[in-house]
Amino acid sequence: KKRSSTYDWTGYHTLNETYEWMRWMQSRFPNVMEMIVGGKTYEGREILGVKISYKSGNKGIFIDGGIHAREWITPATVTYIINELVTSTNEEIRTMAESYDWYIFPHINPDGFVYTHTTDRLWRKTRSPGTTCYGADANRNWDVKWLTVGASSQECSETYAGKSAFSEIEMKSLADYIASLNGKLHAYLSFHSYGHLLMWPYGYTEDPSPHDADLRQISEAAITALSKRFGTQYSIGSINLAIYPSSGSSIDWVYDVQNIPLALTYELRPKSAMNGFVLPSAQIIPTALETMDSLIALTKEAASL
Ligand code: ING
Ligand code: ZN
Repeated sequence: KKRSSTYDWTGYHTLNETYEWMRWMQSRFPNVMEMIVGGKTYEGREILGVKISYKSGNKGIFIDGGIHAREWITPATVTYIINELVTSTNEEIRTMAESYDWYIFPHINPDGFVYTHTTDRLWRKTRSPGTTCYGADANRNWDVKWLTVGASSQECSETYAGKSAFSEIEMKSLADYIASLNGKLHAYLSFHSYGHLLMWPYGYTEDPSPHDADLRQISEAAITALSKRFGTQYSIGSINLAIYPSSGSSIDWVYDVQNIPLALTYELRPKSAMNGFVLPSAQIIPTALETMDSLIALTKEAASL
C-alpha cells in the first residue's frame, strides 16, 4: 500500500488511499486546510472533502468529482486541483487559490467507487438496494424537475432517477451541505467524463438559462485556455443541447434552487473511445494540467459575474 507521502498522479487510487492523502495534506497545511464532511453514504462511508482558505471574506468555489463511480479521471483531476491550490508556486495559481475559499470533494459517490474497484469497473450509480437492482443515478436524483426528461423510472436503468427526489442519502446529505453554505458560493463545478465538453444549465429544457450569454463567454475563455497546452479541443453549450436532455442533475439544482449562476460541468478526457471511462493513467497529469489552465481562465473571466 502506498504511503500518503508517495501519493501521485501517475496512477489511479482507491478511496482509502485518497482519503488518507487528504488527511495527510491537511496535517501538512493545517492553517489553510480543514477536513469537511459533505455527507454520508448508504453503506456508511463519509463524503470527505477539504476546505482551503487563505483569508476571510472570500467567496467560495465548490468542486465535486466521482458522482459517477466509473469516471475515474474525475477524482484524479480533483485531487490534483487540491494539490496545486496548496503547493503550487505558479503566480497565477497562487492568486487564484488565495482569492477564493475552496470546498472540494473528490468522491461524492464513494460506495459506487469502491464497487468499481472490487466488482464492476463500469458501475455508474450509487449502491442502495432496490427490489431487483442496485443503485440510482446520482445525477438524476436531485430535486429539480425530477424524472421529467432524460431519466428513467426503471430500477435497473443506468439513468434510474431513484424512488423519489433525494432518495439517495449521498445526494440528500450533500445538497443539505451545499445549502448550508448559503450565499457563500461564487461557483459550482462538477466533473464527469467523458467527451471534451464544458456545459452549463439547463439539462431539463432546451430553453436558455437566464445566464446563457455570460456562461457561454466564460466557457469560451475556459476552453480556449484549455486548448493552449496540448491542443485539446473542447465543445461548449447548455447540457440539454451539447450532450442530451437530462433532469434532476446537481448542476441544475445548484443553479435553480441555490441561485448560483456560475454552475458548470466538465466532461473530461477522452473525446471518444470504445471504453472512454478507462482512461490510461498516463493521461491523468495531462488532463489535470489542461483543466487547471481552464480553471484559471474561468475564474478570471467570471470575476464580475
Ligand atoms: N454525463 C452526464 C450525465 O449525468 C450531464 C451529463 C452533466 C447531465 C450534467 C446533466 C448535468 O449523464 C456523464 N457522462 O455522466
Ligand atoms: Zn458522469
